[in-house]
Amino acid sequence: MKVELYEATDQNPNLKNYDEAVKNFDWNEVEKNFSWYETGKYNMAYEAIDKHVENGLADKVALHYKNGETHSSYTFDELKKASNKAANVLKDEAGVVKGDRVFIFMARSPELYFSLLGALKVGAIVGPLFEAFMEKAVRDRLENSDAKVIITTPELLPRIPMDDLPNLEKVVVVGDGVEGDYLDFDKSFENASDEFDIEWLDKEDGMILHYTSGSTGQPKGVLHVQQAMVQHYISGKYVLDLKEDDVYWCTADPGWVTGTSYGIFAPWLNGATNVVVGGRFSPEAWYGAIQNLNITIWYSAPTAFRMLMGAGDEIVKDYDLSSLRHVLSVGEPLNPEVVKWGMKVFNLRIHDTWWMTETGAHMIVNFPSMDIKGGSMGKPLPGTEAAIIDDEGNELPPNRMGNLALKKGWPAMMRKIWKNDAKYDSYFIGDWYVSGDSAYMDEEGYFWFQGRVDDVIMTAGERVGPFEIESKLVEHPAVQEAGVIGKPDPVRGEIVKAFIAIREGFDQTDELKEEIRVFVKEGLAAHAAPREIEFKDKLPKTRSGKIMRRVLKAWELDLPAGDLSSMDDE
Ligand code: 6R9
Repeated sequence: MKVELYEATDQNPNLKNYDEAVKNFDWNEVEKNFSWYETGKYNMAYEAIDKHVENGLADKVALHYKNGETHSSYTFDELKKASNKAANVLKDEAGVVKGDRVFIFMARSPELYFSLLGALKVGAIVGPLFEAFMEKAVRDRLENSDAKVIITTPELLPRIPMDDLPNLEKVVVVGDGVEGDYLDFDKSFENASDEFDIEWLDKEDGMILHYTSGSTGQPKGVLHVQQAMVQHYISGKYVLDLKEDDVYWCTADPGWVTGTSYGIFAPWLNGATNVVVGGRFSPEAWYGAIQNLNITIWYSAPTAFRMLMGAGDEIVKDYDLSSLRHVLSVGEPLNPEVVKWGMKVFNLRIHDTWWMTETGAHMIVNFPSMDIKGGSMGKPLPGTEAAIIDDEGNELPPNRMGNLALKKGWPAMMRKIWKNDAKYDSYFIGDWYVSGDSAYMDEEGYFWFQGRVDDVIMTAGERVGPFEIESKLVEHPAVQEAGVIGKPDPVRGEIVKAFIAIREGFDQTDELKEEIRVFVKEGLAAHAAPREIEFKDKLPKTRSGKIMRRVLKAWELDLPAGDLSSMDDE
């Protein structure tokens, strides 16, 4: 495929020269930015909020919350006080002590952020849950982690199975209107003191527990520790390019790792103004938020960008988006077509970032000071090492597809899979953490995503990554979204099969199928052209926007689809 090059235009990014930074990088230097470097006393909430109050940012807006007509703002000082109150409620009335698992199960609201920070101040390990989880997903997670407390809202309360969770001691309800044996957050919060003695922790103490679904088995509880903040901070500085005056918006929900690492920790560790937009996606609400809050940095996902693309370029002109200066993407491959669109409508490059729940923070990214190759994930964060390895752990030369692996030991790396040491160990080959993604590295050190290892297609002896084909497919004007799998075939081993959702205004005809097939054949490669195409109204996706190829595969083969708790629409 022809690669488009987008040159760096930012004149003054925090990371000015990638190669220099890689050469001189020293994690110890980064650690000097934290008060625990002197005191030895760790607490994420202190470094993210309270410290700024002591250092002259007390009256700076820390949080803008916007949902429809609602807009509320909180300064760092107000956030310090509100999280102190929440901490007092959790400690005094819910009996939370250091190391307890406290889950937060609610839609984005200021209280979500108060209570998450409050739980950290008490020294709890926070388990954020996405609001759309149904009872089984909630139960699995509370049970596996032996959660002691869950904080929720009246609407979600019926999904919490209280009777058969013996370790669950308190259910805290935010918002009134419920009767029963619950702790009324609002009432307690109102009466709580706004001073709190922070529970000081060690760098290896647990901080956050994110459950993530694999291709098989139960969701896994990925544990991150306090030390992760070192990487949250520096990636916030180098990758998000956060500066003093920035107004930053990450569109992810804290139920997913992006919504905590980059929706909470990185921006506040850097003292930025953080925007949270609640409610449903709509192009009007999103462009409106950028315009009205003067957002300068915007971190979102390919699915969202594709939906905005689908809404058309005209609507963009109704908004003044001139405040924007830096746009980033995560979660799934960023199609070159989307980068091209970003240049057209925002006149900005969309910077792809690759990382995982397990890595806890950015690993392979496009920096503002670097040239972007459309479709590439970029290069490793300074201080980390990435490589393509074979199944025995040998490093492969450039341009060979293999396992995307990372050298053990970066600060934000998960420390365990909750109650599953065997699973944790299975991620490693020697000193390499093996991501489960396949990729290759080009001669210039740029990494190119190919698919999940188990998604890679072998057709007539050719190894093809589904992403490349999907990217080509979405270039076709009729294609809104595409998911590609290998379908077992007696002759070819596998054939390429594409599931396609088409745009409004097009008809699901055989002629269109043939046209799309030829489009890929001529635009990409004959062996990559889907031999089968099936139209779908909607593709199965995770709530974080990843096309669930394993569900497509299960449909195709008539197999059980496995754990669907992360799917956006069961
Ligand atoms: C942060 C997050 C991790 C998996 C990862 C990969 C896919 C994430 C990507 C990407 C292509 C990117 N992924 N970023 N694929 N390009 N820039 O998404 O974490 O939900 O754990 O997912 O997502 O397959 O292995 P998580």
